[in-house]
Amino acid sequence: MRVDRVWTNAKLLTSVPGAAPILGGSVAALDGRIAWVGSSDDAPRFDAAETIDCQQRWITPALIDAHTHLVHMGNRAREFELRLEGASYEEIARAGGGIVSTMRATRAASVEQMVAAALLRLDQLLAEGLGTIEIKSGYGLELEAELNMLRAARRLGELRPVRVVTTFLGAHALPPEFAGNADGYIDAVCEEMLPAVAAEGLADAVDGFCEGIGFSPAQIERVFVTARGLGLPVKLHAEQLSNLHGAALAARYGALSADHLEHLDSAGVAAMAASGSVAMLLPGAYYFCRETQAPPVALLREAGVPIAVATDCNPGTSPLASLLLAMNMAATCFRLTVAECLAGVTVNAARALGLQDLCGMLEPGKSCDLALWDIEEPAELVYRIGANRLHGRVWRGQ
Ligand code: DI6
Ligand code: FE
Repeated sequence: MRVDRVWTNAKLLTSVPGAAPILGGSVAALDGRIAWVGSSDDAPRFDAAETIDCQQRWITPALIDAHTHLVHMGNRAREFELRLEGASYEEIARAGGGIVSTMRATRAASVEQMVAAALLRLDQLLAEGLGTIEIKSGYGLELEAELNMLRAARRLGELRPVRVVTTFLGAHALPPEFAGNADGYIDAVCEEMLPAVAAEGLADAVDGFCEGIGFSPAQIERVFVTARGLGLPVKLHAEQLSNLHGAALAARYGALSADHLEHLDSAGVAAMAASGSVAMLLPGAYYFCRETQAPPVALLREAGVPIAVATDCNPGTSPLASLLLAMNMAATCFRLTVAECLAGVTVNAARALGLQDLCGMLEPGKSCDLALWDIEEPAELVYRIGANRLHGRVWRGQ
């Protein structure tokens, strides 16, 4: 079999649902795709330009961070200090801090400045074996700044060997110029911003923040109707701080995922199961905001809703640029199993981006995106806190 490159003498965690690990395995790449994967005993004779002996290291699919606000300016360390002194997230948001303070810094920045700031965070994720990342807009909250955030996100994908998927999150927060007129802002999102973003091909999906301090279900639904008209899939920040039944709304629009979900109820779980939406758990925000109500993991499991885990990397509620730590938090705070955590940053994360046919599994035909680890067993990836045992990263066979 003619291939470009073979990795031999490896232990494989394929992330193929139901498949057992392969202890003496090989992976072969041709033209950036996996051409063959399996037990070395069954392998064909490879005619490869390069053969890499993995010396019994573990190989997983390269990790996927499927919910981030990676592009943003400034930081909210001062706000963090205020919260330590007793202020709540809602109080800070209502007093003009929070998302709006990041908006000001982001509006003032050029695309180049956004790229430079986000690269620091991206490189941290890449050093942990990342192969695909979703990046949202939502700190511009006016057309030009939202476009610039998405341009910066696309640019990151040109500067580093990583797959960048972009999401338009215009309905993230109410900008001050629309104070008291959330419906007017949603008009602007639907009539001006979203069509312009779509016309430039800058968004792969559309998101919103359905919450008391965000937008109402009725307002979010208008955004979803517009997205549908433009042929863009939707997802939603839902049930993070309260239950507005956003997940069920998202499910009605065939959402790729509903995200956060701490206050999701059983009707919401059933709606997600019926629509096939992924439950995107974001333990970094839960941890950082010291929430006490965890998402209904047992109900999600029972209903067979695929569970993903992401960093939610953002300056306000989850200043986290480590998927390994996100997995540890998901296990510790939400009691996800090791297998659920690993599926959550590979196969189910791919599904949450609509990329299940392209990445997230070691399977012939998938992009050859690999992470090689210096570990004895996969549980170490979830168990260790603040450790990074990445040996190497392969993206599209390179
Ligand atoms: N939910 C969150 O946790 C973040 N956005 C959202 O819709 C918070 C973003 C921020 O505070 O900057
Ligand atoms: Fe988020």
